[in-house]
Amino acid sequence: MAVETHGTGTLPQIKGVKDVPYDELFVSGHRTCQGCESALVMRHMVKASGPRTIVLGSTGCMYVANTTYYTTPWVVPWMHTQLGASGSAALGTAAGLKVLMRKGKIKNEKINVIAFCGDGGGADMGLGAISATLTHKDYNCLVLLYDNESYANTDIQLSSQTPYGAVTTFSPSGTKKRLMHTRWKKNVPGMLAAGHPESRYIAAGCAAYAVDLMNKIRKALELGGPTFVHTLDPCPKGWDYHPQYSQELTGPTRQIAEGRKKRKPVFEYLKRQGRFAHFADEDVEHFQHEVDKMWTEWLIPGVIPFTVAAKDQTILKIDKRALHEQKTA
Ligand SMILES: Cc1ncc(C[n+]2csc(CCOP(=O)(O)OP(=O)(O)O)c2C)c(N)n1
Ligand code: SF4
Ligand SMILES: [Mg+2]
Repeated sequence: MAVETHGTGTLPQIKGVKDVPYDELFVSGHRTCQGCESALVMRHMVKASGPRTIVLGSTGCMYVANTTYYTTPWVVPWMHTQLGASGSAALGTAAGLKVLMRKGKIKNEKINVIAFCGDGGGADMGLGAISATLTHKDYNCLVLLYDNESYANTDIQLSSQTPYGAVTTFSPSGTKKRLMHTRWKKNVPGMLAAGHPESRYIAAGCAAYAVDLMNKIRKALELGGPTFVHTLDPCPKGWDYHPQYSQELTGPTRQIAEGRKKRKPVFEYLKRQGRFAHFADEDVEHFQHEVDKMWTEWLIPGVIPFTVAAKDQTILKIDKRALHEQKTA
């Protein structure tokens, strides 16, 4: 029998930047754009998990730009998997390792399995496989969805993560139709947290908060079982802004959720990006209204979009606290 290798304290929480591991396991030699936040997510991800990690990656910028013929920035073992297959690849690899350890074919040790996918690969095509993986509580694997809000690698096509109204190659702004894309962004971590009680950890993060992101990755790997982390990654090419601003586009979400920090008007975020340059005042107002709703009316601000029926208030308040503790960070 394989011993339980997770929850062994080998990946403690990082206390501050001075505590961050020195080793680089995602190094130079890749071809991502200047200011690519997704590349930074990859770097932080393996820094957090350490050398005993297998990385699997579905098709997209983080596959193609990171494995140009005969070069790779990955220092850890890495394998490409099909666009919609991050969930299946994670589960299959975790199951394979478990069997090999049980049969004594490989050393019985903690090996982290992380499968990443883009928003096209994870929030759209591979959502079913991720969902299935999150129900398999006996296997230790993390799925990381890096969300640059488009199918970036094939030239910025619209995904279910593209924000309302944004210009992509599939949703250009025209003179007759200013907004081609009028669907609200699908809430993937919220949806997965709500529907997968066997998953012990689901979180959202951003590479701009490097220590926070690394700790979320470590927490997921330490808790074990199937886990999920969603990152929001500014993409200079798709979002149409200067690469130097990649690290400016985030906010301290927890403080906002707890009402300790005021939200900035969403216009300050939209006006920095060419993909929203066609917005009229009414479009900004609509966007602001929808964002306000997410923060003021949702069960968990910005995460769980169920409104509460008056008579069930007490019960749902308890659930809300429990959900906060177990499912989000
Ligand atoms: C089944 C399948 N359909 C289409 C493609 C073509 N394709 C390659 S990368 C890509 C975009 C993936 O987008 P996303 O998952 O968001 O990753 P990103 O490129 O944004 O990093 C597409 C459509 C493919 N490789 N496989
Ligand atoms: S298109 Fe966007 S996600 Fe792809 S490499 Fe460039 S910045 Fe990164
Ligand atoms: Mg994408």
